Amino acid sequence: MEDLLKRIKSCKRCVVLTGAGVSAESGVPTFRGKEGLWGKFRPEELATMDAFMANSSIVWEWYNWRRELLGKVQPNPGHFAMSEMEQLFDSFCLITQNVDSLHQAAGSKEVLELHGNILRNKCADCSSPFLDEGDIDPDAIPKCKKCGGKIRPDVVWFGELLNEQVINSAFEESEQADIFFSVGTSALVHPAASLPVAAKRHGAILVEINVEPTPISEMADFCFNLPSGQFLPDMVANLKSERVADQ
Ligand code: BJW
Ligand code: ZN
Repeated sequence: MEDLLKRIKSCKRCVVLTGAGVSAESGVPTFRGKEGLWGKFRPEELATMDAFMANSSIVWEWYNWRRELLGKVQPNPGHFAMSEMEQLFDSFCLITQNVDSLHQAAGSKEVLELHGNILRNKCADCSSPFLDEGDIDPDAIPKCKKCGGKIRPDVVWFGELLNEQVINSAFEESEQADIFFSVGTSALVHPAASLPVAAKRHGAILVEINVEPTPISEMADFCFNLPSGQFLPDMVANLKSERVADQ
C-alpha cells in the first residue's frame, strides 16, 4: 500500500474499471466461479439473443430473479470508496461492466455502463426503450409499441455490440489515464478486458484489486488480492489523510 500511495501522489487522471466482484460483498452473485451465476446456468443458455429467441420465458425468469435480488441489496464500502475517489483526482472516470446500479446508489455521479442496465427494458427488434413500469410476466412478455417486437432487458449479451459512444469514451479515458484500477473483474470478457491493457500501453500505472489472480495480473504494477470492500476504503482513508497532512 505504501508504494502505491507514493505513486498515486503524482497522478492527475484516474480511471476505474469494475466488474461483478465489487458487488459480491453486497450479496450479488458474480458470473464465474463455483458460487457464480454461471455455476448454475450456462451463459449461452441465458445471455445471448439466440437463447432469448429460443426460450424467452426462461431468460425472463432469470432476469426477474436477479431484479428481485437487487431490490434487497445495498452498496458496500467498496462502492462508497469509489464514489469518494471522484474528489481525489483532477479527472476521474468510473467504468463498470455491472448492470446493477449500485455505483449510482453509492453516489457515483457519472458512470459509463458498458453492459447496459438490468433495470431498463428495450425492444429486441428495434431497440426502442420500453418505459412501462411493473414486472414482466415471463408467460406474457409485452410487445414493443412501435414494431411489435418482444421486450427484453436492456443489457449487452454475448455477440452484441456495446453502445458505441460509451465504449469509445471508455477507451479515450483509459488511454489518457495516469492510473487505472481494475477492480473485481475476471478480465475475460472483451472489449472491457482490453481497457486495462490499453491504459497500460499508453503509460498508466495499472493496479488490480481482486480476490484471485486474473489474466492481467502479470502486467499489473500493483496487485492486491483482497476484497474490494476491504482494500478500497483503506486506500481512500490513507489518501484523504495524506491530503490533510499536505495542506
Ligand atoms: C472479487 C470479490 C471481491 C469476487 N473483491 N474481487 C476478443 C477476444 C475473445 C473474444 C472476444 C473478443 N472480443 C469480443 C469477443 C466475444 C465476447 C467475449 O469477450 N468472449 C470471451 C468470454 C471470450 N464479447 C462479446 O461478445 C461482447 N461483444 C462484442 O465484443 O461485440 C463485438 C463482436 C460481436 C460479434 C462477434 C465478436 C465481436 C459483449 C460482451 C457482453 C457481456 N455480457 C455479460 C452479461 C451482461 C448482462 C447480464 O448481466 O445478464 O456481462 S457476460 C458477463 O461477463 C457480464 C459481465 O459484465 C461480464 C464480465 O464479468 P465480470 O464482471 O468480470 O465477472 P466475473 O464473474 O467473471 O468475475 C468476478 C471477479 O470478481 C472474479 O475475478 C473474482 O475473483 C472477483 N471477486 N469477489 C474483489 N469481494
Ligand atoms: Zn420495436
